[in-house]
Amino acid sequence: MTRLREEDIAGIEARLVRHDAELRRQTGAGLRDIALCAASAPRRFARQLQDRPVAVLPVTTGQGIIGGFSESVRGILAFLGMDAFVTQRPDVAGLVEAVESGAGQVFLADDDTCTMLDFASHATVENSAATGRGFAAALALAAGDLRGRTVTVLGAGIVGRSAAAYLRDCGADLVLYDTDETRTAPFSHRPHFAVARSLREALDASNLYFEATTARGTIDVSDMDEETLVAAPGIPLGVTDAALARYGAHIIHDPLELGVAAMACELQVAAAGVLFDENKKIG
Ligand code: PYL
Repeated sequence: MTRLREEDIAGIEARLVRHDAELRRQTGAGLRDIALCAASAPRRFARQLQDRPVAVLPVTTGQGIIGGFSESVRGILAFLGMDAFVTQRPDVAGLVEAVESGAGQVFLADDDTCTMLDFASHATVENSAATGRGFAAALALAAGDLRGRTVTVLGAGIVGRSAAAYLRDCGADLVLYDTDETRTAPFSHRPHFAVARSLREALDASNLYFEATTARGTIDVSDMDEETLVAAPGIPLGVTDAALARYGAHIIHDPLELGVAAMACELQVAAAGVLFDENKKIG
């Protein structure tokens, strides 16, 4: 998990309406509907997103608070229609404040773990896996029917693996590439999965890319054309500046929004104890 910096998330709240509109242009669905797809929940479930407030709890341990992080998370949750607030105090005192304020759910992150949890059901969700599914849902919506199509997943960490599992559920065949071969080896004999031996081989296998490495600019302008779609979660951006300048409309990217939205929707589904699967389609 790459640690975000203050400058990575500056202005997220102010950009949410614009980002939502951009996602609609790219995928046909806005932030909340993409997140509901990631959680395999039909759209009518959005009405029940939550009935108690969500506390966002600043955490000072390790490298400490990232300026604007809690406020950005609160803004994203509020954009989804949730009643969210940032506790005035951090850490344990903040947890006490959350409970005393009647919060039903808490969002908190340290340097290693970013989670959202539900007091009543004991359900928890984790950022990396939810981010993988959130961006995979966006890519699937943008691409249309994925059955029989190949998607290349660059980076087989938690984000890449959870995206690959989601995309496989949508019917895609997967080509995985990671510089650490121990991460891709478990997939080498799995039906509908192939492991590329080089970045070039992986990029040549498809024009649908899921970029989940921690490297900057893995995908260049020469790897893309008008048919190419890229889902690139996180920071640093996995496409070059030249690719972004020419094919920005084909690149689904944000530092935090889709991951937090997917976490929130997955938590509501988990907390309600219901399992939806409508072929990853919006209901
Ligand atoms: C959750 C994000 C998504 C990408 N990288 C993850 C990250 O930056 N994690 C660190 C979060 C630390 C938050 C800090 C605070 O402000 O409360 N403890």
